[in-house]
Amino acid sequence: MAIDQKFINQFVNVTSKAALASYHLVGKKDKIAADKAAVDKMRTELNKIDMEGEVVIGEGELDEAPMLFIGEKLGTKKGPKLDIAVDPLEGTNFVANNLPGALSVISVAEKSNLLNAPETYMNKISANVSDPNIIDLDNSVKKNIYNLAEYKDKQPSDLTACVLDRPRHKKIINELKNLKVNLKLITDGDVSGALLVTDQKYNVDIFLGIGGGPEGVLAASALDAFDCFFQCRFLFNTIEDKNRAKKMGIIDLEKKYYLKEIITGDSIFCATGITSGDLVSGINIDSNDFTSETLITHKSAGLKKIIKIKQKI
Ligand code: VTB
Repeated sequence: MAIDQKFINQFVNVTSKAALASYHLVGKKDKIAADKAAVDKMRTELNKIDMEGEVVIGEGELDEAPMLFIGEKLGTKKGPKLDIAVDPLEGTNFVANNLPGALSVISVAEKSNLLNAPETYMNKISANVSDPNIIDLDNSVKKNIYNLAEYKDKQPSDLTACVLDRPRHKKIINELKNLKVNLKLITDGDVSGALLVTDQKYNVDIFLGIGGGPEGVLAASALDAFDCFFQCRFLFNTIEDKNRAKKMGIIDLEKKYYLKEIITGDSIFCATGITSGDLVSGINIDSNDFTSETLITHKSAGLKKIIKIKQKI
């Protein structure tokens, strides 16, 4: 069964309104307030939609921010059963410090078709290849780069890799440097990072490294609509992390997930810019109106595009 197209405008409205709420806090040096504004607005708007929604991926536990919590029921209950993954403010630092790249993100799938990801780290990799045998999380960086270069009929030095700039990625970054791969290091916001492989205009060939698990699942849902490659594996640092994952039904903690195990069936993904970034432009206010830009995908309709809308504030 497909998710009705009528929901598209409604979900674009949700992320646009959440983005606007957070935009008012750009540059205020208050990550928690910026996140809370987006969360509260997202919840209010989602509750207006005719659906039996349930949050399967919430945001906040890692940095103790306000959450749309996992298991929370959303919508008027008059409509289809939907699984909802949210990241109302992806890039709290970006909003707090008035930096590019903050997004408000949502992914919606038919009931039980979206992986319930625990709030933990995830090793992930994305690329715009449809052949599943080119890249693998268990390959060395060198092998993945050589395979990708061959697949794209390029030299490794023609490729660009996007990586979160973190000390934990020192080894990967050095390997990429040795291979003469061009680096695009991002300070935060790896939903966007993982999605930069979707279009040549972003000039990113591969995204790899360790970031947030929920962010990985959100990115995966859009990558599925773009028919791109994505693989991941959760990383559990503490006993508490492991126990929580087991409670959520994850038996094999070492499991490598393929895209089809993260999301199946139909889905809608929306990412609205708060501050302008690589993926989409940010909110623009003009007296009583605001303009928002949203990357939207709808799997069953083959929809994948960036739309700009103007609304009353
Ligand atoms: C990423 C990024 C987020 O967290 O998931 C990252 O997408 C991973 O965590 O924007 P660390 O910051 O601990 O490395 C964010 O940067 C913030 O949630």
